[in-house]
Amino acid sequence: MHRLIPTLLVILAGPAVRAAEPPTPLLPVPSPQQLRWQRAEMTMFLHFGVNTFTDREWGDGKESPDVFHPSDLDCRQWVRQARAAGFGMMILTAKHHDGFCLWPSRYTDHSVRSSKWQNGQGDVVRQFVDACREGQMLAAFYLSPWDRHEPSYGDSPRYNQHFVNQLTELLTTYGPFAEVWFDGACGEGPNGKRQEYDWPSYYGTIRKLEPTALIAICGPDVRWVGNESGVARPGESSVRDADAHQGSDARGKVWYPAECDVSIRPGWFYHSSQDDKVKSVEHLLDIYFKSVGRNSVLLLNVPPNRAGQISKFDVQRLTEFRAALDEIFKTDLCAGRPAHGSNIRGNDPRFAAANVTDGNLDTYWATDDGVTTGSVEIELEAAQPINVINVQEYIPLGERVRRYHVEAKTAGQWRTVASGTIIGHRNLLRIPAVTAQALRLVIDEAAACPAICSFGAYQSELAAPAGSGSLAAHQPAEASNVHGGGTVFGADKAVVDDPETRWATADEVRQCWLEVDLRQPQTLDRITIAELEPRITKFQIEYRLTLDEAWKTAMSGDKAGRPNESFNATTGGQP
Ligand code: FUL
Repeated sequence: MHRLIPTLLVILAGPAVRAAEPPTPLLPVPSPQQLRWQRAEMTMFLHFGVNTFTDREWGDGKESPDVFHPSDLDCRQWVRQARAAGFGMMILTAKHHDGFCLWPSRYTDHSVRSSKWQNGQGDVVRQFVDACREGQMLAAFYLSPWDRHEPSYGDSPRYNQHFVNQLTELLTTYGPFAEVWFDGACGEGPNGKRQEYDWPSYYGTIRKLEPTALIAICGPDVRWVGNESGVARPGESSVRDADAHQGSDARGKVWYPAECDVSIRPGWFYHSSQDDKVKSVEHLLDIYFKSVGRNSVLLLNVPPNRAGQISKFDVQRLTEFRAALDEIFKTDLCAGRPAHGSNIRGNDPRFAAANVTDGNLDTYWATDDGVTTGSVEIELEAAQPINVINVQEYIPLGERVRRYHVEAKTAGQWRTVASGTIIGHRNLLRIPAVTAQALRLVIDEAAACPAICSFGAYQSELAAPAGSGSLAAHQPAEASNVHGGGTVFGADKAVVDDPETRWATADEVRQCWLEVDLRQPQTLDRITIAELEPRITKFQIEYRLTLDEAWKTAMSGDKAGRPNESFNATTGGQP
């Protein structure tokens, strides 16, 4: 008996909990270089070439190489400006559709080598990569497969060899490169023939010579978001079907994140006539929130001018843009604040809720396996106004969350202030200002136990517009019919507070309904419906307080789309 006691004591003194294993990754996950690219968040695009001097957007390949004559090329100035504005990578148009090469290619007569500029000794790609290296900036290039100068274009096997030669030349002479950007534009060649691109041979060349370079747009590593306005969809996911890109017949799912390209000016190339049309800071901020803030990378084009420098107009705007971002994100009101999780994986402090407020993207809050809903509550220092929320998932473990919402505690009462679907690397949610003493991130649905690495809240006048303030915004929505049955035109698109997305039904549908769950009884005095174009000829708005109650008509009309229609919430009629 005596001998048993020490044994028992040893057991009691042992560790209370065993260290928990990290969650199993939910495949697919990003490659290390996709993760680096995503975390850099902003890439600068530089469209520069003969078009800069001919004042065109698309050259025809017939321009004299002599037109290319930057008077004071300064690639270091490009890098300095990009770095100061917070960009982590730069992509130069080494060859645009006109076929003019910014490096002295052995494979064409249409290049800097044939230009009187620097007596044919000039090499923009060399200066660019050297400046990037010096400035610790990742370098990348755009190489247009469409070539309006090259005589072999359209003679498919010959041109494919030519293109592989150029790729090889760039990669072996000027590497390392972090990304290769293939444009989708494809027209007829000088011989009137259409080229069949041999994508597998292009990809194979890059993989062999530069295995860590991302292949973007017409490539397997980075996806074009689908527009040139710099705007992703709310809930943009990095997971796609494996056959989503050219030349792939793979199956299953792949990590294929979105990149949002947009120019700081109306054109991709510099035109002095557009010096007064550089996008406003407000517009750039809006783009930032709708690209970086929607789990995508922003690829902002800032085209060098005829001197070969980023013009003073663009420099000024970039400086203002950076200052505005710094101002908005100056103080994270959640940073270092106590956080409480509804469940902590294995009760292991390694997966504690405090990981979401520690400013480190490599530590995260995680729940036990099988626990796919839950919440983290963060106590703020004092009740304070908030109008931006930042949520980030630890994507090395995949995209796990499917649906979440954020609640704010005001005067002791919790209420939903924002919601979303996929989080991914980063979701920035602009909300109408709310005074909160505590915030709660609620995971409503996840495909595996969630892993959240950051949750933050900010307040800045500069973060406006904060959405419409609609009570329906981001609330769960359902519809009787959805165009194509997919998610692009899903019911939620009517309430995501984004005029650029819409709910639509199948072509033949003439009667339909949309239902929005306001989650709790709300008092409202205005209802707005916005249509892409006037199509609705009769509509009715119905409401009910509980699920078992019959629907009551609040208002009806024959023409929707009129903004700010007033409505009497008590009688359900018009005031
Ligand atoms: C497009 C091109 O045609 C434009 O000139 C520009 O390069 C843009 C980024 O991609 O497809």
